[in-house]
Amino acid sequence: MERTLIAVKSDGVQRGLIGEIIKRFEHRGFKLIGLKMVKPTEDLAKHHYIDLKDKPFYAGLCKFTSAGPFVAMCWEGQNIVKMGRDMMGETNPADSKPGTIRGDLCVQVGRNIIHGSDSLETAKKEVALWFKPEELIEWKSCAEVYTY
Ligand code: 3AN
Repeated sequence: MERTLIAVKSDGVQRGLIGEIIKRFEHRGFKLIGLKMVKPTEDLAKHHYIDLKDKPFYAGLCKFTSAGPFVAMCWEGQNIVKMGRDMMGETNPADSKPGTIRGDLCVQVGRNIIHGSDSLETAKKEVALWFKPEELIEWKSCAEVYTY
């Protein structure tokens, strides 16, 4: 089963959107197996966004990320990496379709409220960066559990 890192970034937390974002993934049918609120160090933020290190907004992005709460979540499910990205919309909310998280809930590229791993390989790295193995909890939904 695939796993991915989905995070509500500090702008999403400040806007009271943690519950809305969790709701969309739960209602879609995905399983939350790890959840924590972190105030990342700047080093952790830099590591998380290392692929963007040559972008002009990298320093600002890392500073912004380390300044506030980051709600890190590990979600599990079939095709969760791609479907999670589809649910998020495009990096620039202006290009995101209505019905997607960014298309419905934000307008600025620098305040696009959610992070989601962009490939299976990235997902593995990002889940390991934000969670220790013992912080990921295996559980069964009521649909899977029939007896005590
Ligand atoms: P995504 O979050 O859709 O995977 P990335 O990985 O290209 O997109 O960008 C990571 C984060 O960097 C974005 N979520 C956004 O906060 C910020 N970012 C991306 N492009 C820009 C930009 N042109 N100007 C400012 N911030 C940006």
